[in-house]
Amino acid sequence: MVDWTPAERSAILGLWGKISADEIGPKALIRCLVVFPWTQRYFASFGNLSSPAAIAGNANVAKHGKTVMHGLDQAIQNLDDIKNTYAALSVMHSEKLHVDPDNFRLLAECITVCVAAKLGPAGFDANTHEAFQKFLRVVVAALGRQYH
Ligand code: HNI
Repeated sequence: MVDWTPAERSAILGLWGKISADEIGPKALIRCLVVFPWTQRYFASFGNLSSPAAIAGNANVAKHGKTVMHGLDQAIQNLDDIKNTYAALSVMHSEKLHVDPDNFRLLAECITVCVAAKLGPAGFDANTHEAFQKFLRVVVAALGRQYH
């Protein structure tokens, strides 16, 4: 069970209200596939991923970026029970998709970079960064929880 201070809750929910999952999701997944190219191996069915330009223009990548980012809505709406909220998604990534759980951390890093770039240093200040970082760490831990 994770404890959130009122300030953390308000920073996380405030941040979420200022960003668009449909905008950040594709940007973050594109960044992940470009800067950590080994993550491309899970998306062989998505078509052309042969260059940063191809990845950025790939409609399947954009669509899936939105799906993943909207997956975070579930955690936002269940801050006090992220672990159980992601139990089934964790099983799916482990047993069906065989995604190495270390990749969750890499995508989380890309989401952080994209949100920070969007909000700028005034919007993504130190307290917001701390709270959002903690949120993503809890998400990453929950997604990795059903691996054994
Ligand atoms: Ni992930 C499918 C959420 C990280 C590879 N993923 C999903 C779906 C959601 C989702 C939601 C759709 C489920 C369904 O169809 O029922 N993924 C998330 C979240 C994170 C995450 C919230 C982390 C923040 N996924 C990753 C990472 C990888 C990944 C890091 C690989 C590098 N995910 C996949 C693949 C699929 C997938 C592959 C199936 C895609 C498809 O459509 O074939």
